[in-house]
Amino acid sequence: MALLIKTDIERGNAWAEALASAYPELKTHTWPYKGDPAAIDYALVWMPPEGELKSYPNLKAIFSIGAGIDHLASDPDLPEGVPVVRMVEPGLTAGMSEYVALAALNHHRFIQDYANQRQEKRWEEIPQIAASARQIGMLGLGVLGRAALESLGTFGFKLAGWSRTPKSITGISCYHGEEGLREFLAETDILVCLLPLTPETEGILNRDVFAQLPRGAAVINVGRGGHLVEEDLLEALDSGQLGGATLDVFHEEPLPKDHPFWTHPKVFMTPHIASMTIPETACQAVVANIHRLEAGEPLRHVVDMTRGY
Ligand code: NDP
Ligand code: OXD
Repeated sequence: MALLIKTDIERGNAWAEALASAYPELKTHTWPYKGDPAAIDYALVWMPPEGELKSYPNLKAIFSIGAGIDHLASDPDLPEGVPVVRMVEPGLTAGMSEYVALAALNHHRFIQDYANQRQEKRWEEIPQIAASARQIGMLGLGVLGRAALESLGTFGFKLAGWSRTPKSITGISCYHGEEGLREFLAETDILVCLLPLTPETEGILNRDVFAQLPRGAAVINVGRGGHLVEEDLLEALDSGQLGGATLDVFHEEPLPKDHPFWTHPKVFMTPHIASMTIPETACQAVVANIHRLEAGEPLRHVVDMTRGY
């Protein structure tokens, strides 16, 4: 049985090593692959070139190295009928919870404002606000959104979440659908986006949504760059409707050198590192799924490609 790995060289080697110890019988190849395409049973990929996957006629499953599968959904030649599996693994979930906590606390405790003050050698106290007086609102109550939100509960924040389908989660005020979004936004002081990028969620972080948040709210985008209408964010930051933003994902990555986000005093940004799949923990999920399929059992975390996540 053979698996093809397509990611950057360093991570590809880490995956090959992790898989070799977790499943020695599985033969792994790193991309570019020069052998017989018919010999490849599984693909483990991050941003494969468009049309690449259709050249393997015997693929049984495509594993996304990331939780998001927009890098596969955008391929018009994705082989039909081959299940796409998104990444669900403890390392990725833990990393995202860390990042969201860091970003939320940054806004809650005005750390970016103090960093700006420091540039000007200004020593000024900003009144502290109790966590219990702030609501963190999560767009997306999936594997990552729910875990990140729940971890913020330990600080005493009010927690709210918005999803496509109705949910009931202890300690979280749950909203869904368009009607629910309005109610959810009106009470949200720190808005976090952990949605998948689909035609329904594209551009969701826009002027209308920002206008429905309480004045001075903060926005954290760790979903995808396509969720954010960048001009609307700049306008909302400059008008004071938004107090700050943390951005990890962008329309164009790497962010062009002349982009206004680089120097905006209200923007804290990172280069799409909010969380990364860790091969050592993630290989267990991939191997378990391969064993499941080989035993005739259903795969876990298969994407509904018509829904887009
Ligand atoms: P899941 O598939 O587990 O969860 C998706 C959530 O979004 C679900 O709660 C779903 O609702 C909700 N949702 C989807 N469409 C809509 C809609 N139209 N309206 C309202 N809610 C919607 O995804 P994960 O939590 O695993 O990952 C989320 C995303 O995080 C990834 O797709 C990826 O883009 C991003 N990501 C970013 C990383 C980074 O480093 N910046 C790292 C990893 C992931 P329902 O529950 O009702 O189905
Ligand atoms: C992911 C990512 O989707 O890293 O996992 O963006």
